[in-house]
Amino acid sequence: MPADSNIIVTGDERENTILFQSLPERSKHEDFLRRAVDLLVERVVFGRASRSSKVVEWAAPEDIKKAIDLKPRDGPATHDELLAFMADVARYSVNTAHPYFVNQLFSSVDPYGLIGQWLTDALNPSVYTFEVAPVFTLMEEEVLREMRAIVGWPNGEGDGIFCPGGSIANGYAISCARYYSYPETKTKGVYAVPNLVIFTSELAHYSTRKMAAFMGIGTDNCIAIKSDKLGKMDVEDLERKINETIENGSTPFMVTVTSGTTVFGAFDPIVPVANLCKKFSLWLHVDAAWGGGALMSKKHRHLLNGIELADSVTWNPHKLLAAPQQCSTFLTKHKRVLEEGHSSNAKYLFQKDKFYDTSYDTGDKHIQCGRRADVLKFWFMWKAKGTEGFEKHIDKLFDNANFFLEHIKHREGFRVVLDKPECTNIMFWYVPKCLRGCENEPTYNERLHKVAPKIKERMIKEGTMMVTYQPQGDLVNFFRIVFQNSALDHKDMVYFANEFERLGSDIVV
Ligand code: ABU
Repeated sequence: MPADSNIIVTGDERENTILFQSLPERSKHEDFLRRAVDLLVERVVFGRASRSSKVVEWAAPEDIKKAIDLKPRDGPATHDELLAFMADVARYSVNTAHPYFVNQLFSSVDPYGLIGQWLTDALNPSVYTFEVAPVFTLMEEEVLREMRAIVGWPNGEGDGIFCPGGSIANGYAISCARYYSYPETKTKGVYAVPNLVIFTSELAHYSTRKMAAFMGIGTDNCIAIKSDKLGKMDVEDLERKINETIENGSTPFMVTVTSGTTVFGAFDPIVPVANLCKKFSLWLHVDAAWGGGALMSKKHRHLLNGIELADSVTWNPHKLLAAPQQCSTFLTKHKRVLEEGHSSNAKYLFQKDKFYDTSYDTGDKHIQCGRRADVLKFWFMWKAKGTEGFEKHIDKLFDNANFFLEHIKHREGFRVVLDKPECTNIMFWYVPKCLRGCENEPTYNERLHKVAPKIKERMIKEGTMMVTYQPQGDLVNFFRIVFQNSALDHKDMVYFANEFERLGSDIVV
């Protein structure tokens, strides 16, 4: 085998083959790649994104096990078999590109984002050194600087990283905040510092608690602040709990506020919390994983007023901005903290005596070693649309969400959870005929709680849309519909409401 060969282990020749080793080999692989890409474009991208296709082809685990030969085999599969596997995987996977997949805080397929993702995979980089990822290293710097400038830090100063998901970004915030106040934790661990405490709202994403456990701070030291009836952090309760924590001998070190809570889409008040953080010398982190995209819109960025006062921000372009999964960023206004807090100086990878400026070897500020270039798909979308395109996208999402809200407010059978939700997730109960007029009966809530799972079952089995539900606090199961796909329009909003009526009006609980 020549030393410079690329190896792809496929199997229609019943032996290991070498990509591009010779013309006949190239022609086999090229034929396979072209057929596979055709299948992706026709059947996965366009075939499944049309409104007339199903959002999901429901199959129970046992059915999927029967339908797809999931067990790895000893021998190679033919190209035809591989193409059939592709079709089966697509068929039984949820069609998140479908306009009626409104179940989660991501959806749709952006053609430019998709190509950016495919280009990333074709190039197969790992972004740790300039040497192996020259373009992506520089691209990350530019994109992250622009995002910091949009946050409002002067000239986009500071630092940032692309990381695998908002939970990890929120973990980076804890790590940076702790290192910033207690740099000795890097070498001596939690044993060298006081009992540190984080504050976040009771409606914040669970990742702060999870990361507090992961990082040895402990979930008991992650204190939940009450939220008001709009779902926003109660700042008086925050101040009270900071004082109590100090009186009890523990040491507050950070507050995480949320811009766009996961279920209610609420935006915590940043400015008053920033004032408290200043008073008590606490790191302020804004988890804008969901709501960060609103910063792109002149009309809606007021929701995040004061974000420039934060020490750090989580912002996931794969959410409101509709970049493909995953595209998550952690941004901080402190230039050195990521590097100093996480670097390990592995000499086998980050040699300081290389022939180029090794400050471009940025991988050591991450806790990962190997790392995908998640920047490319987002950069490519940004090039394709411009900031103006993102602004239009955001404005359309808010317009659709508002239209849907007003539509269901005036429609029989719907009860909204929040009168004025702030983001593009709308929460509501669908009340079937059997429960209408029974609001004062003692079993009403218990019965209403059973409605959403029944509607969801019908919805999934028919595959006509996908909308999630959950209980929250004292509230029994309600639906949360999430608008994040700007290819939807007002007709689609009416479709959703009609579909709830069709699926739910005759349900008996
Ligand atoms: N941070 C992931 C949110 C999951 C969801 O509710 O869509």
